[in-house]
Amino acid sequence: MAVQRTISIIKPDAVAKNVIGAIYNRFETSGLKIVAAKMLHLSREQAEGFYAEHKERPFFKALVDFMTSGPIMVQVLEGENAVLKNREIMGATNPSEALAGTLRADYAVSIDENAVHGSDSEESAAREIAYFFTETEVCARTR
Ligand code: RTP
Ligand code: MG
Repeated sequence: MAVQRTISIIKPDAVAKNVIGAIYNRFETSGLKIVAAKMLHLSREQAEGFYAEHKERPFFKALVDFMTSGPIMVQVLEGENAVLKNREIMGATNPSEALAGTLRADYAVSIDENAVHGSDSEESAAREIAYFFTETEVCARTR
């Protein structure tokens, strides 16, 4: 499996819980490297654009309300099989279905406030990385 990049977002609920460092520790102990990062407080327009694929879904307004409710931490993770590896570290969308030891089992309270986002494919990852970062903001980790 080739080295991939993926987007991770620590959502407003997890930032408010002060667990950014705990979540970064999971990524690093799983062998993923952080190659870009920024804290942002999304506007409604930014959140709607990011989740445009869901704009016809009944939960869309609640999702945008939540994602704009406080700052988020956005990072690019790099490593072998990074897209799937990050999804495995996150756990299921609904925390009540998330396996023990996953981020959503440990930090999420509901399907609406579920602590983290991760790109769901290499195609989504490429689009999402470009949504938040310029090319020069993503760093090579060669050492
Ligand atoms: P995410 O995009 O945030 O990483 O989550 P995901 O891939 O696991 O789930 P996705 O289907 O992309 O849904 C995006 C976010 O919308 C909320 N959602 N609510 N009430 C519902 O049935 C429902 N379904 C999805 C969740 O907060 C989910 O993370
Ligand atoms: Mg998704």
